[in-house]
Amino acid sequence: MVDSALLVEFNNMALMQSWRWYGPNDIVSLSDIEQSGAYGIVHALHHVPVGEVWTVEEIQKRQRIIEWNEETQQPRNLKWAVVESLNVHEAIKKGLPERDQLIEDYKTSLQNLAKCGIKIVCYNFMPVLDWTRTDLTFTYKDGSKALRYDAIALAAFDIHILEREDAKADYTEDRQIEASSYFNCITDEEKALLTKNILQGVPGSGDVFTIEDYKKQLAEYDHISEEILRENLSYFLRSVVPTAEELGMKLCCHPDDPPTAIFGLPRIVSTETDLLALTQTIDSPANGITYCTGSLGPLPENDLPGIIERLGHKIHFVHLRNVQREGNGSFHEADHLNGSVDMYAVMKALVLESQRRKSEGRDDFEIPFRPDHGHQMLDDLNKKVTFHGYSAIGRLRGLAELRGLELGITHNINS
Ligand code: DNO
Repeated sequence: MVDSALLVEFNNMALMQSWRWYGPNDIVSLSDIEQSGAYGIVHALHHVPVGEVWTVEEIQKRQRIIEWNEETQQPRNLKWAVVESLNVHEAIKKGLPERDQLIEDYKTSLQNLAKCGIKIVCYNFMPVLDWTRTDLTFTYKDGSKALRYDAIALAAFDIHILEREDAKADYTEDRQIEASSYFNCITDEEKALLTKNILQGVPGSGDVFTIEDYKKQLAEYDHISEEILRENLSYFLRSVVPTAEELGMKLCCHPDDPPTAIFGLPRIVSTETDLLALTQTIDSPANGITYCTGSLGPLPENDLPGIIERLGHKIHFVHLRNVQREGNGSFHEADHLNGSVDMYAVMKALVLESQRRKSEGRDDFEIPFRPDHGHQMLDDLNKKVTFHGYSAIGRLRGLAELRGLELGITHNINS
């Protein structure tokens, strides 16, 4: 017999189970997602170049694809709940004169999204590249494939392949020696693969930078210190947050991944202090954060459950993924419940945050979370990878584990 108390609880789960869908060319289809049990779709108009306005027509076209099953002529049990990401143009990050028009266009996209009822918008403020990994097919101990960041390989790439001017100054002598011996031991094919892995562009674009392009992009940040980048972020927020607030929207900045400076680029959203500074730029419900355990997790000093306890009211969107820190700045993506991140403590803090919102009568207690990345496992290993980290079965495993964890914690707190 079904335990009705448990069923009620299941329906009252605190978090919205969501799933990132890249669009019609994603090998994980909307029907697959429905079967995973997720009901919030995390999506972006990846075909619209960064900086261009998202029109109501384009948004609605996508919304209809997501929410209506043409084959069965029935509504799907899916809703486009979160935009990830409405990317911020590089000119805004660099503070160039054209930023004002680009910011106006960003606000128009927000207005258009609000007209379509989509209110949560994720973005990041990482210069040039989005997340960076050195190995996209690291064989995990059980034979599945995971993403890995090898800090020595990154230094080897920086010093010996990219040959960035003054790169050595960013590394200790020991790291320089490790990087040289790493570089001397890998084959030309391995060097090419390392280059390709690191230079993947914005997720969903499928673009890979060339070394020349990348050098050019890096050079444009030569004079941009952390302070200047912070000022450029504040400038952006001072302009877009009031609009977002008026529209009842929630902007949420995604942390840097990895949360350390790479290639001499400034990084300003890596720690709790950074998150606090960001939210204090303008104290508004529209100025929040995307809480990502995988991005904040590589830094042992980031107290992950503590961040939720202290900044939970600013969290509008959650990415749950584990990392195993390897002790020398390197890490790999572990199973969702295993690794350096105490996922139990994180989930408990999230459930309590959601319950707190509910008790205050807030309508944003159903915080959307997604299993961020998953291993390539079982039949995933036989499929062509379109978006690294975004496998069907690996993420399904993650979602199932996280959902169970949430149910157990909720049951425990309520009993
Ligand atoms: C990695 C993701 C990031 C994230 C963006 C948000 O898989 O978490 O690519 O989508 O940085 O803007």
